[in-house]
Amino acid sequence: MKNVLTEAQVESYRENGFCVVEGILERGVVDKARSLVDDLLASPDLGDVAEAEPGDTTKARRIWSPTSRYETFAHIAADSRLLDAVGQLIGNDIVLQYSKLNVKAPRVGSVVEWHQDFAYYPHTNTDLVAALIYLDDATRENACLKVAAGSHREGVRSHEVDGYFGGKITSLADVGIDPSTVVDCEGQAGSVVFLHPLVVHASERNTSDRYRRAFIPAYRAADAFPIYYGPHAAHNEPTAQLLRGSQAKTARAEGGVWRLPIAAAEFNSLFEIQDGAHLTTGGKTSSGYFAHEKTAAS
Ligand SMILES: O=C(O)CCC(=O)C(=O)O
Repeated sequence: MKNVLTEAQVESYRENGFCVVEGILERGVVDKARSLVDDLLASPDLGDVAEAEPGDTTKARRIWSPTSRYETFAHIAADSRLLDAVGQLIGNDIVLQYSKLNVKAPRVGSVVEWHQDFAYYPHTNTDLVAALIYLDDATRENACLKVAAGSHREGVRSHEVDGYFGGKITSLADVGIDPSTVVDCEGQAGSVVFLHPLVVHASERNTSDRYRRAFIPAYRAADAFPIYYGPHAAHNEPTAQLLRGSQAKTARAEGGVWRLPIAAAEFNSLFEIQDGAHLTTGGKTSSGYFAHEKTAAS
C-alpha cells in the first residue's frame, strides 16, 4: 500500500470533509470511460440503464450502477492507486458499497440539492467515502460539485420535508451552516473529489455548453454495516463487494443517535426524492419501511 495522498490532502479531508486530488488515475483510463459514456448517451434508448431528465427522455441524468454493468468502471473502482488513497482515509479493509454516474448534460443537467450521503445510508460508523471522479473538466460554469467545508463535524442534519425524509437540506442557514464556507470543487477530467459521508454538498444546474459527468464509486470500511434497510438502501447490498483486505468479523459502532431516512413513498434516486417526484408518481411498491404509501392520485 502506497501513500497516494499527501499529508496535507489527508489533513484537508479530516478538517474540511473533502479533498480534490489530481493525477491518481491514468489519463487513458479516464478517456476510455468518457468515450464509453459518450457511446451510451448516443444510444436512442437507454432502457433500464439510466434515469432520464424529467421532461426529456432523450437525456440521461444518472447511469445506474456502472460498476455492475461495465468492466471499464469496475476496473476504475478497483484501481490500486484509487484504493491506496481510499485506504488512507478509511483503512485498508475496503468494500465497494455502490456506484453511480451522474450526467449533467449541457444546458440541462439537474440540480443536486444540499445533502449528506450518510443521511441516505446510515451505517454503524462513518468510515465511508465517496470518490467523485470527473470525466469532464469541471468548473463553476458546468456545475462542479460544491461543498460546505467543515460541515461533516456536526453529525447528521435533518433532511426532512413535511415530516418525512426528503433527501435534502432545504436551506444551509436552517441547519446552521455559514454560506461563506461553501467551496467550488473545480478539477480537470480525472480529478477525484473524496467526500466524507457527513459533508454537506450539492451542485447547480449545468448552464454551460459542456457536459459535466462524474463517476462515483462509494466505499466503506469493511466493519461499517448499514443500519437502515429501507429499499433505496437495501438494493445496494447484493452488489456490495470486498475489494481489498479482509471481511469483517465484527461491526464497529460509533456512539450516537442516527436519523433514519424514512420516506413517505419509495423512490428510485436522489433526484426523484429531492424533486418530490416520488409522491406524485406513486413511488414503487409499499414496504414496511415507509410511513405510508402515497399513490399517483394523492
Ligand atoms: O454529481 C453531483 O454533482 C453530486 C453528486 C451527489 O452528491 C450524489 O449523487 O449524491
